[in-house]
Amino acid sequence: MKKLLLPALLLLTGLPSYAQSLRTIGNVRAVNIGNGQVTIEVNNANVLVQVYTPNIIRLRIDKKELGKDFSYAVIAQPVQTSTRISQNEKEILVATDSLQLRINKTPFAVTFLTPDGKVINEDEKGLTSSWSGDAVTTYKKMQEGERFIGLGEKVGNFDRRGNAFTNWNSDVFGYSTGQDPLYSTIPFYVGIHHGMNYGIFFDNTWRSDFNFGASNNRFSSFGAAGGEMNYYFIYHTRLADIIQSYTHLTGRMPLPPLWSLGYQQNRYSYYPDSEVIRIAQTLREKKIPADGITLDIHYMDAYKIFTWNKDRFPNPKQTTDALKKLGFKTTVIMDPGIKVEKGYSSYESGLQQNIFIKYPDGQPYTGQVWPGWCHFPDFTSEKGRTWWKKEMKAYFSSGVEGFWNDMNEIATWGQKMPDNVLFAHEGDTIAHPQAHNAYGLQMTKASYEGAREAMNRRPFVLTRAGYAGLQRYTAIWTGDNRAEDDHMLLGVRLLNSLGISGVAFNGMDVGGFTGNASVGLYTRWVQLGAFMPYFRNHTGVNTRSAEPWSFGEEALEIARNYINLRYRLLPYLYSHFYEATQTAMPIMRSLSIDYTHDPKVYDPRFQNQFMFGHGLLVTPFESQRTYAEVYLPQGKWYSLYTDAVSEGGHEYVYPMMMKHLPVYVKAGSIVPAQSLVQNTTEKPGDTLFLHVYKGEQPNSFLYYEDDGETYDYEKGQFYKRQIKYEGGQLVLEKPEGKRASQFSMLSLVLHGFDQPIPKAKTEKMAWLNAISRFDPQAGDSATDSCTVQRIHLKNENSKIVVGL
Ligand code: NBV
Repeated sequence: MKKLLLPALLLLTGLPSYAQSLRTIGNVRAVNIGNGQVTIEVNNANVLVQVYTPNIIRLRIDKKELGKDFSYAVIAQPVQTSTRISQNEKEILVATDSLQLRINKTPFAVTFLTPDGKVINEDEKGLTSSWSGDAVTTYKKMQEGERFIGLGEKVGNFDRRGNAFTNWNSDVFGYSTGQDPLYSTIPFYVGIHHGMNYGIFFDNTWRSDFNFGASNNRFSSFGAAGGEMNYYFIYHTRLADIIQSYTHLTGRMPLPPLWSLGYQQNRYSYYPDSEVIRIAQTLREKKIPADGITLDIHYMDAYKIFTWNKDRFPNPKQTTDALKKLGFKTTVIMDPGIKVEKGYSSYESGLQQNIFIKYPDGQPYTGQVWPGWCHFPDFTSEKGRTWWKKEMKAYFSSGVEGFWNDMNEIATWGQKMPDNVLFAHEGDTIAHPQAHNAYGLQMTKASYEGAREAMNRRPFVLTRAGYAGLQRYTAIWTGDNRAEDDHMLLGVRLLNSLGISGVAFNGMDVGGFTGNASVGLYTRWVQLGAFMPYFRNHTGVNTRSAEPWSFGEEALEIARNYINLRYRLLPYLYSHFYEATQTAMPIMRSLSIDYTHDPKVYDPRFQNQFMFGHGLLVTPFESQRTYAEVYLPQGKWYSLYTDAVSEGGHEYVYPMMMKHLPVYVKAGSIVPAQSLVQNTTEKPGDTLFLHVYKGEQPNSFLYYEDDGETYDYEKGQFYKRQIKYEGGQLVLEKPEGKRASQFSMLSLVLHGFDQPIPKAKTEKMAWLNAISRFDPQAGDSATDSCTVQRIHLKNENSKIVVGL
């Protein structure tokens, strides 16, 4: 009886017609094997399988003929690689030396396997891929114990199992710690199970959805409101290599200017010019190292982009010059909205050159933002980007070196840009739902390229919105967070996740954007900020002052100590940025990168811990905590402050002190440091301090230097040196590059070596017994827990071997 009733009921409620619009992919009908690729005709779809590299296989699936192959994210082409493709009645087989793909014919369902036949990832055979209207979804069988990480700027636990997420770039002022979506879209995630890990990059700019077992335990899935099911499957045994392959596809960051790694002072907004100078001078007077100051929307005339408010900044070039003299670079905010106002030159030229996004009838779209009603440049056209680059000259001639792209989701009051707004999309017009998530990315492309061409020096570009591949042009920050403890910790996870997702240069508003931080929270946040790739203090328009001196003497001293520490660690940090340009290894790296299969690193108690580069483990905690619960993974760990050694593989509980954020150094680490400077234009002392932490495992560090501001490194003007610590020896390989090191002396600071150092194998060496340890409060004074050896580096171009 029930059996009959249900369909009748469904008929009445109209559900069957919805069900009818569901279309599963069906069975394979025809197969055409080509060179490194296969085209497949399926009942309800067309499929192209392409081998990109031995470790990357791409699938394109559409219910219609496959269209033009276009991507804003992917810049790689398939490489020729040894591939074996065959088929039998049941299956199609695609095998490279590193990965196998088996495609079941009835129904069409894919399985990715290791070369020795272990299932890495497979379609859920009952559900496979299907369409509901134009929305397409692929369902993957949920593997036992499977975890999911990545997907860029996503809230919640670091392990995303049990949750679902949407990608739709959104302006989310003061977002909650559970809110989704936020500002940017990176549809790339990593699945982990049975000691294996894989990556999936779903390259689709439409509103997309990822389900990692929310409300079900049968599948994980990804899909989008339109467009192709177009994904890249990546397999490596190491997670770091998956990130490398993902960024082989989507590109890596260029070297940033060195000044952008220094401390940046922001607020919404510093004005007039005298106030900006006062802030810069106070940082100098109070001996707080800093390199950047940022002008938020009040520098403009009535919020009109590319203009200056004549009363507040009568002579912007004079202001940026004065700041430069104090060792500061100026960054300005730039929103995409161009005010509709007769006589405003950017509006007039934009109209005249027809570069605004428009309705189908040709009228420019008008939406409201800070300046009032605005038109918006079409960054998806070469013409629009070229126009933007030319307009930016107002900044170049004013001595600005940093370009902060805000409100580029696109944000408009009402948050509801109509679907029928059209975008040129490189000559192939598309509507808003397809263009939305790519808009911010293309704005940063225009900003980066415009600045790079005009300045002939490295610009700093920052964005709020973006799409996969944004690392090629810009750093990102996580928008309008709140001055709350759980926001600080969420921010850490957002940054760690962005790192997994190819974006190494990232940061958050230290101190919180909305609300007022307590003294304790502010202090903890600055301590953490010292270990963030982009280190800026920022706060909203109606909040109390948040400069380091605004929270009392103790907070000031602690903030200064940690900012000092960051400046001492610049050689370490800059070398890691160089590494990010080569391999995309993030600066701030979740423990899941090095300890992927250790369940403890996903434990909510420990999930916020992260590595700052190869060697330093940072443990963030809420400000009121009186004790720290720390998990140290396998190996030996030194306290950064006392050199005390702890065995890894254990949990520890320590009392917390306000003045110290617990940081540990992995045994075997090599950490180059310099003397303290107040900004990056100040030359450090002649000595590079090379801290070496005794360990059993061989280790190496790629040390890198260049001028920190030009592109001359592309012509070989750099100094690069592989430093190896192995078998009781420290080996500094012959340096590479045309540049001499800025340091003429090397001090080896040996941690954990209780024996006196044996005579070294190089003659150019002298003994010293005084050196700084890393205690931010110890200054450059002597300590007794480490020993020091000094080596002249001047004209030292050969290999140096030191017995330890
Ligand atoms: O330009 C003002 C702010 C800026 O300070 C903030 O960092 C951005 O995320 N901006 C948003 C505009 C809206 C603020 C309510």
